[in-house]
Amino acid sequence: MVKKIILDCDPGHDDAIALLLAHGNPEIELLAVTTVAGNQTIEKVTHNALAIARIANITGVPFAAGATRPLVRQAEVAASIHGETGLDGTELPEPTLALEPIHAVDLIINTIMSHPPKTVTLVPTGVLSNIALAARKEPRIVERVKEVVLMGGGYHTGNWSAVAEFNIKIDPEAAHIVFNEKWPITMVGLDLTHQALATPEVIEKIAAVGTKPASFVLDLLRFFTKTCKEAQGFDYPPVHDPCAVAYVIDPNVMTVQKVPVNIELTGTLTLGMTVADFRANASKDCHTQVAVKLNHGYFWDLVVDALERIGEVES
Ligand code: PIR
Ligand code: CA
Repeated sequence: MVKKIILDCDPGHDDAIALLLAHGNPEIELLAVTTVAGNQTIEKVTHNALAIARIANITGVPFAAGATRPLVRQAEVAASIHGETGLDGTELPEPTLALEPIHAVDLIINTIMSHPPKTVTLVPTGVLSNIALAARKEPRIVERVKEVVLMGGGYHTGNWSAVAEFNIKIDPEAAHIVFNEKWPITMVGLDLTHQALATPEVIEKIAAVGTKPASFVLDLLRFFTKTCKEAQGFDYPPVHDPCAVAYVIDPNVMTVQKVPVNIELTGTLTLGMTVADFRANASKDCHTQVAVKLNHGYFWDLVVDALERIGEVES
């Protein structure tokens, strides 16, 4: 059965690859793409999302722009990782697709409510402001979605502080709302995504595809390799966001563990930490699980396969 998803993103080099994977994989039906301020401002990430749509020839999918800043805290961008444009190191065409004239939160709500119960999966790969606002504006979406599969958090390390990951740390109040609603949540966090390294063998396979969308991905990975090394000391960059999409395509691409997770809102050293309680077997009503171990070869095969299916796109 094809999986219907809404991708809520902030492109972002790895968000771009997540969008290409969702578009190119035949198991996924992309119902909507929504953007949120995160890696860069809402204007920049929205422009980037529309430009990626042109690069991959994504048509007939509604795109809408969302939250311009976190619910409570000041906005903070990840220019050290994604550059001033949010997609530095690439050449973007002028978008041809027009934005929907509605807010992302309304596109999310309308999409979920107009589909049968438990058929739509929410895939957030950015800060959780839109998802939290949607859950507050239309609480019935919580019961109605199939599941939430998000990239964010980490139960053993952070990347925006010692213990907090960027997508959670930037809008921790939004993350708190999302993690405390009783929808099934799969947290594809840094524990998993730090295994999704774009190694030289991976780069070689992507280069062999030989199309313009594939060469766009090579540009993304070249820049991402540089900044992930400078900022975090990685030899090869962890490509976070497509991991969440890959889990939706086939949960067998990774192992998961059911465990309660909550978000730290008051810690001085631990703000935005995803606190996972591994002390005992999770109770039956536990609605959260965390991703643990990635099948690296299978994951990158999915990405390469999506690029092959997207094929050549005329500019
Ligand atoms: C932020 C990101 C990636 C790396 C760093 N250091 C900071 C972005 C990615 O787009 C991904 O969604 C998430 N936030 C990983 O923290
Ligand atoms: Ca992202």
